[in-house]
Formats: sequence, structure tokens, C-alpha cells
Amino acid sequence: MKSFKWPKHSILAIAIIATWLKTVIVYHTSFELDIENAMQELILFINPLSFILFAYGISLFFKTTKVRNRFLITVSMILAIVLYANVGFYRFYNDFITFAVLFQTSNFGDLGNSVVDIISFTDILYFTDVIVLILAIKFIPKVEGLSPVRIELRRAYFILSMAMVFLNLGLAETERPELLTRAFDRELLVKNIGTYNYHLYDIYVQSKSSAQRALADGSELVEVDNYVQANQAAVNEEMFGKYKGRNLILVQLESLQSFVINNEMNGEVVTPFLNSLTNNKDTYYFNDFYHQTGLGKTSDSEFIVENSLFGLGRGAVFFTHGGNTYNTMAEKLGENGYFTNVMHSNNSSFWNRNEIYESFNINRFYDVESYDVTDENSVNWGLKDIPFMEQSVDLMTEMQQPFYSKMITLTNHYPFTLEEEDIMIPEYNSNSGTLNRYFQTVRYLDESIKVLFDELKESGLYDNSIIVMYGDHYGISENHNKAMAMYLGKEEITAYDSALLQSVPLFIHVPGSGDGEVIEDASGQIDLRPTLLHLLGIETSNDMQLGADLFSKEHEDFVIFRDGRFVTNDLVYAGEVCYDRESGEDIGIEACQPYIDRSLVELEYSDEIINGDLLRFYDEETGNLLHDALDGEE
Ligand code: GP9
Ligand code: MN
Repeated sequence: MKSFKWPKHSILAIAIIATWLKTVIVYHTSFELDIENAMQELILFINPLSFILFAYGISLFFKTTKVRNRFLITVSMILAIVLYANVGFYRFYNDFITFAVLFQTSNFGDLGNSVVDIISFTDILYFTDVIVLILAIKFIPKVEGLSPVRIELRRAYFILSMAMVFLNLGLAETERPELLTRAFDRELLVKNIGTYNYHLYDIYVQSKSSAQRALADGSELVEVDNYVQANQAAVNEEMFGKYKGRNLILVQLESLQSFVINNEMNGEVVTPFLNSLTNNKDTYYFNDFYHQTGLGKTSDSEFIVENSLFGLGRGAVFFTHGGNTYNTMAEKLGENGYFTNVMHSNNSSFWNRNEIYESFNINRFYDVESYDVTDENSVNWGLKDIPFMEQSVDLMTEMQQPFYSKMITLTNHYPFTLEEEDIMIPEYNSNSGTLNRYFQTVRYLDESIKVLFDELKESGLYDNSIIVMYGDHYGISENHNKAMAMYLGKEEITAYDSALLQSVPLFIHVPGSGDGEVIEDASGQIDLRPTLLHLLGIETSNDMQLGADLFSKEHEDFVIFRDGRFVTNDLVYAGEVCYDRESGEDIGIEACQPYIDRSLVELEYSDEIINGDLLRFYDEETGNLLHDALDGEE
């Protein structure tokens, strides 16, 4: 019998294939990743390779077979431990490990004795690849002439691994645009770039922010504090505490922009219910209100409203600074006897909500697990808004009052698809399917708000609540400018138009108040925290916040966007041009300059607070800087 001749680099090939296959099997057996199509399946299948090829490939640089093999065993062992640690963590938390969590031992508090319950003897299978590799090294005869590895071979090998990385990232980008810059969800990251790359990425993000945090000593706060104090808008005594003790129901309306309000699409009314609120005796309607979000989209909008600070210019603050100290609207309400909660039918780890809500001191998160979600009552991203409203009000009836519930809707989300039975108006007829369908999902969202109001009335909660509703961010991006121009009857959408299109509606509905009015001053999401706390009779004069009470006589019509654009009642600054708001004409930069300067300062202060985690040096009760901070000062 002619003996089988093992190819030269069999050991390396076996190591790669064993770890690759094991990882793919673990993906499928140990995590609940929901895979929606063949493309996602393919990405999941190839993503371990892009990292493994690199890691094992380093062995090619070692001179002797012995050292090479030792290196391979060590790497496979480390990778197996990393993967297994994630499996264990996932069994308990239904989530992947983050670098930050590893160093926050308090997170493992619950884990304690349960480690024994989590692991089992059969878990040895997670190390199958290491065992296979060791056996291969032991039993496969040594091949002569392997050392040192030819330089051309090494080159070819690393070109191949680079190609794998690009293939992986390219496919991931088509499946999930802006995956890395937006960095929203650990599950999405793992699904797209794989566990191992995910950890590298996480380490990079976390170490960058911890370095900034470590360098901060709080002395930076002195200047920020002076600015905040000097720019405070005095409370309006008539409005302060006017609706004290009411429940606060905040509804963050997914992707809802102002251009659909009181507007028609081919003769169809798009938002009949919201339109009726724009001139309702119990509703303050703000028709020149803007979102101020960046890449963090929904999560930025939550962040801005809770903290009255901006999100970050890069990435999503929910993800990068989930462990910071904050002084949120929820925390203040909690201190004033409110039961605070968020209602949103999605995985709790999406946007890292589960982590940051703890930092926000939110009492409870009603995530997808709290809802009855079936194939029939879901579409697109999950539970449809109408059943979401119905089930949420059911949950509210069980809550201790007063409560603060933040509801986050989902159906009016890109790609704006609906079930046939939920379509109430026809599609629009532009060249953009996205815009065409948008009107239909907005119409559905509007209907769900009507349902919310009806349900609240029926449950008896309505009269003792305030219902605040606002759009979280734009729904129609600039990629659809041509279609938007057609809809708005304009020749083209300019930078000036785009800025004004960032307007989202804001309604503050106070049942039975008879106080309704339309407020036309320019304002933004950053103003909501002080406004709402003041209406409920809660002071904010010591708070590190950049927004101003919308009812204050000193509220200024000046809305800063995260990217440095701004809007006032008279000016629009966009694309580095200063426009007269009324005429849309370029009026020269001088008119805008003072505002440009101020917007840079405010954005910078906000970033400093977040990057340095400065609120840990601040006593929110007294408004004093804590000792550490003062040590740095003379
Ligand atoms: C997901 C939802 C959508 O839970 O809030 O986030 P978005 O993509 O709009 O930022
Ligand atoms: Mn959103």
C-alpha cells in the first residue's frame, strides 16, 4: 500500500478548518442569532475565516516547525476560551461580552454561584478544534523542507486573508450599511464581522474612550459649568409645576418628519390624527422643532432628550459611553416618586440599551420579552405599532402612578414596509420606492397614535397624564432628494432645504388643560428635558444641561445640529453658507458667525462631558464640583 503523503502545510490547514467549522457550529447551536436570508447565512459562514486566517497565519513567520505548532496550539486555545466565555455569558445574559463589562465586576454580581449551573461537562466540545489540532500534530508525520517558509508563499497567504477581510466587510456593508460607524448592536456586529473581529473592534472603541476618561480629572467642568449657569433660561413661573403629579407618556415617533403634517399626498391626508392635534385645545404644537441626532439615530434622540446634551459626532454614544455617569430626566423623575420605564418591542441589547438604561437609572425596560409578538402582529422590524400601543397601555394599567413611560415606535422605519391589511393610502409615484412607501407607513403610525389615545381614555389613565410626542430623526435621507423635490414641487433640494427638512413635529398634549396653542419658535430635542421637568414642577437649575425650557421667556430660537448646521427664526446655516431664512438667499457669513462660534462651543462642551465622563465629578444636588475636580484647580 502506497502510504498517504500529507501536503506541506497540513497542520496549518487543519487548524484553520477545525476552528472555522467549530465557530460556525457554535454560532448555530449556542447563540440565538436570527438569520433572515441566505446572504446573512453566507456572511455568518465566512466571517470567522477573516480573523482566523490572520491569527493562524502569523505562525508562518516562525522558523521551526516546533515553535510554529506551539504557536498554533496557543492561539487555538485562546480563541476557544474567548468563544466559550461568550457562550457562557450568553447563556446568562443573552448578550456578548464587551471589554467594558469585563472590568465592571459589579456586572457579574448576579452571576455568583450560578457559574456552576451555567457550565457542563459536555462543554469540552467547545474545545474540539484544539483537541483535533493537538492530535494532528502528534500523529501526522513531520514534513521535511518546511522551514523557513518561502516568502512568496507568505505573501500569497496574507493577500488571500486580506481578500477575505474585504469580502466579509463588503458583504456586511451591503447587508447593514454603516455597520461600524453606527455600531449599534452587538448581535449585528457578531453576525456580520464575527465574534473574534467583534472583540478587536470592541477593544479599540473601549480603549479609546477609557483613555479620554482616564485623562479627565474634572477640572474641565469649571468652564462648562460657568457657561451652563450663564446661559440658563429662567423658568416661567406660570408654567412651573402646572401639571405636577401627572404621568408622563413620551412617545418617540420613528422617522417622523414635519413635512407630512398638515400635508397631503396625491389628495390623501397623511396624518389625519396628528393634524387634528395641531389645533387642539389641549395641545401645544411646536411647528418649528428639530431633531439634533447624528449617527446614533434613535438612540441619539433618546440620549438628547434624557440628558439635554448632544450625542457624539462619531459613533453612537449609547454604545461608546454606556457606562458613564448621567443625570437623566428619568433619574430626576425617579427621585420625585415616578416609576420610570421604557417600552420598546426590540431586543434589549439593541443600541446597547440594556447597559445604558442602567446608567440612566431607568427602573424597567419593557423590551420584546414583555410583548406578545407573533407572525401575525409583526412586520418589518417587529411588533406593529397598533398592537404595540394596545399592549403597552395594558402594561401601564399595572404600573404604580405617577409613572414616566417612554414608548418607542417601530413600524415607520426604513424600509417602510407594511402588511397588505395595514395599508390605508396608496403609494406615492416618485422614483424613490422609499419615499413612496414612507407615506403609507406614516399613515399607519398616525393611526396607531389614535389607538393609543383611545386606549388611554378607556383605561382611565388619559386624564391624569401628559402625552408628549416627537419625531426621533429624519426618515428620508438626502439620497432621495430628487423624489423629495418632486413631492415638494421644487426644482431641487438645496443645503438650505435639507436643513429645514430636519424638522420633526413636537406635540405636548395635556388632557383637559384647555391650554393648547401653536408655538412657532425654532427649538430642538435638547430643550425637552428642562421643559418637561419644569411642567411637572421639578427644578433643574443645578443641572449640567445645554437645552432651555421651551416655555421660558428667555428661550432662544437657536437650534444646533450635531454636524454644526443650525437654524434660527431668521437664519439657516448649512453647507457653510449663511442663508436668510425667509428668502433662502445667501446673505454672507457675518450674520451667522456669532452663532457658528457658539454652536462650536456648545458641541465641544457636550463632547467634553461625555468623553471625560465628567458628571462623575459633579454633585447634581448642590451643583458643586466634587473634590477630585477641585484638586486640579488652584
Ligand atoms: C431599534 C430602533 C431603530 O430598536 O430604535 O433604530 P434606528 O435605526 O432608527 O436608529
Ligand atoms: Mn429611529
